[in-house]
Amino acid sequence: TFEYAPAPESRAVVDLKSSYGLFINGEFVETDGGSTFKSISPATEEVLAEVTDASPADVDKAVAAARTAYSRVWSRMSGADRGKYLFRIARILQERAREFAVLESLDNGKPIKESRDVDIPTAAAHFFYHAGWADKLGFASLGADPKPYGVVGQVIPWNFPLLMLSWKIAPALATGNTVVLKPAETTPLTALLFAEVCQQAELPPGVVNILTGAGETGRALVEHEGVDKVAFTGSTAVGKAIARAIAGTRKKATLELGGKAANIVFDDAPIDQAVEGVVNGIFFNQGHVCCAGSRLLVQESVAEEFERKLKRRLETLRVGDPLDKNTDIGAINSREQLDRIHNLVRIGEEEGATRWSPECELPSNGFWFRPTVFTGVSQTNRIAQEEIFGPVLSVLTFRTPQEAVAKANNTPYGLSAGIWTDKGSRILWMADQLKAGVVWANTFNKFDPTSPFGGYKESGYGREGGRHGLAAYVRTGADA
Ligand code: TXE
Repeated sequence: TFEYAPAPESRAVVDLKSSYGLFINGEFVETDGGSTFKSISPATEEVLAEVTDASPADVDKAVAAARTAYSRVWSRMSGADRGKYLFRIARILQERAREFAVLESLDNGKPIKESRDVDIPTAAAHFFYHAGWADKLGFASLGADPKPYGVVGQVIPWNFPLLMLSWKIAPALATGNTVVLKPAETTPLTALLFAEVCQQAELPPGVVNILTGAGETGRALVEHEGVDKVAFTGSTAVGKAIARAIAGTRKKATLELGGKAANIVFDDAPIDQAVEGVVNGIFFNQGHVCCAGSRLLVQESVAEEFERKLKRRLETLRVGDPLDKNTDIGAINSREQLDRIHNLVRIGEEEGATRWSPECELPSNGFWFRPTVFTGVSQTNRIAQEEIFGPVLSVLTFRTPQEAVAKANNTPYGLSAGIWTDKGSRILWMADQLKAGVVWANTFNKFDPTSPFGGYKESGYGREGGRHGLAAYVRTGADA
């Protein structure tokens, strides 16, 4: 182990307050009867800020503010004017990108090169994309007479805090809804900085409200009678609880839940490129990715060569300080998540799979896990069925495309999949057979606001992004 301190010069771009209130009706306010919790850096365990744990009374206030803003301002505004606010927000995110990237890496533990090159630019891109739609909804083929729902309650996870916020808020606002959003309890800080962006953009008060808090606040929000639509990204267990809680109410929901994606490598694939794709597929963002390629299915004839090259590549990954731009793998987001990873890895060993990790030093404080590969995994092993949500890859083999499809589809999930092959016809056939909302060919983890993202089976329902994502935020003649 070794001691390390985050690079002080990059940290200086963030102006952290010691404590944060809630963002309700365009202002930061104190809680009405709630308490506080600490947001810590998962890389050092230092306290970054004291954050409010919102009470049910705070949820009432935020929903009321969103309702008033909806009926008095936002639903009466032209699409072109709504679009102007979204463009403004997008530009401010670009202007303040460095600050957002550093804060995201501090609070989440992800490598700065990922927050700098992926999270923050893609978040801005979502606002640009949806800004462009706001005055063109008539051309989006959304169905008969599309209307916003009204007040949307949104709950997001900790793996891509600002990006998930943008996936939720941008389409909701573009279509004329107002929002109450709850970020995850381990990563509230970029959502609070986003609240400042709303002020800077002079977004009308109440159009966006941010409530920090834990699961109970999320539950109070999604179950609140003043909420017309719910959007959730998180665990399958909580997604099911939300679906049960709102069953029989007027609320519509989109649920983006877990995954256990297969990254399928055929013997005709460009092997070195596939190794890069498989490494990116599972080790990007410490594997805290719902669509992570957590199962490698490699064709038997190239399995040995592939495993050898994969391990050699993993030996070059740098684990450590999230604020160092050379870091490939940062910190695990929380102690709870680290415990979950340890637990499933132990189960993998008990079930007889072979565990391997490259030699690498880990910092002495904070939450860390070495990149890990399990070979000799069988389909029924829990590490081949359950989401680990960490830097752990399970390797299985196959002989024929039919066997690859059967194995890839053999989990409760269906969020994404990857195919590596030189044959275009095989890509088309596989994409049709795979029960996955997103199928990548000769690439992985590519996100784009124009493409719908979402799952089959227990990965949830509804799509985010593209025209389909807009449709999730309007009621039409058919379901009004
Ligand atoms: O998720 P939770 P956790 C998976 C991943 C991970 C596991 C647990 O496998 O190991 O879930 O992570 C809020 N009503 N994913 O415990 O609890 C909570 O406060 C309303 C996959 O962090 O689902 C947070 O804001 N909201 C996933 C959000 O839900 C509730 C991303 C997610 O937390 C609530 C994250 C309730 N009853 C974890 N209980 C993905 N699909 O990307 C909690 N929350």
